[in-house]
Amino acid sequence: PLLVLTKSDLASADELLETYRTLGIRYVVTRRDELASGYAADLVREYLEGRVTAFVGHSGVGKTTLVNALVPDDRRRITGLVNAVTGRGRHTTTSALALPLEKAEGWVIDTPGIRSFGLHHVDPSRVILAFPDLVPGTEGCPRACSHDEPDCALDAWVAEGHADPARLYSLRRLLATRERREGD
Ligand SMILES: Nc1nc2c(ncn2[C@@H]2O[C@H](COP(=O)(O)OP(=O)(O)OP(=O)(O)O)[C@@H](O)[C@H]2O)c(=O)[nH]1
Ligand SMILES: [Mg+2]
Repeated sequence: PLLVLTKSDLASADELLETYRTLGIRYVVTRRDELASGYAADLVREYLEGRVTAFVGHSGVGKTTLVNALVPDDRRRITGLVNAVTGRGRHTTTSALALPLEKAEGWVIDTPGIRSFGLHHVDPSRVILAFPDLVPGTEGCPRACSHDEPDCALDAWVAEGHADPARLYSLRRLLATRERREGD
């Protein structure tokens, strides 16, 4: 994954970046004037070269704007305005479309803004696999531990300083969402 923090001309990206820092995920920060100059495209293109990449994010974050900066002019798609009050987008893009990169091999897929995020298709026992930094801490867990129960070994392991407590909190939040869904 590559994290693209758009619109840094409107607010600093630092706080959000801090929440991802311990994961060591690659990131780029873009802003309006860098889009116009082509600098943002140069920055992002380096990571996309030779790959097929899907842009994913909420409506209005600037996915299509960035895609347009990366593809030939005659392949540009329509961008939308965000709501002046809420700052949210208007779900301008309604279909996913793969477009060839300009000045490099590779494709970029512009997608519609995410409306909701659900894990109901994911087996709850597999959610931990998305947290490889926590997996070693599950060795002391009881059999078939849900990782959201009193006997879970992760609490003590994280308390010993092996992982960021925010990561365990994040895992448990996802597991809890899953529970609620099941009760629906
Ligand atoms: N200030 C600022 N505005 C930006 C930036 N990038 C995009 N925008 C604006 O954000 C608005 C939404 O951009 P889009 O590219 O349509 O957003 P999207 O993520 O494709 O939205 P959906 O297609 O609805 O999912 C447009 O008005 C863009 O001009 C940026 O770096 N800075
Ligand atoms: Mg769009």
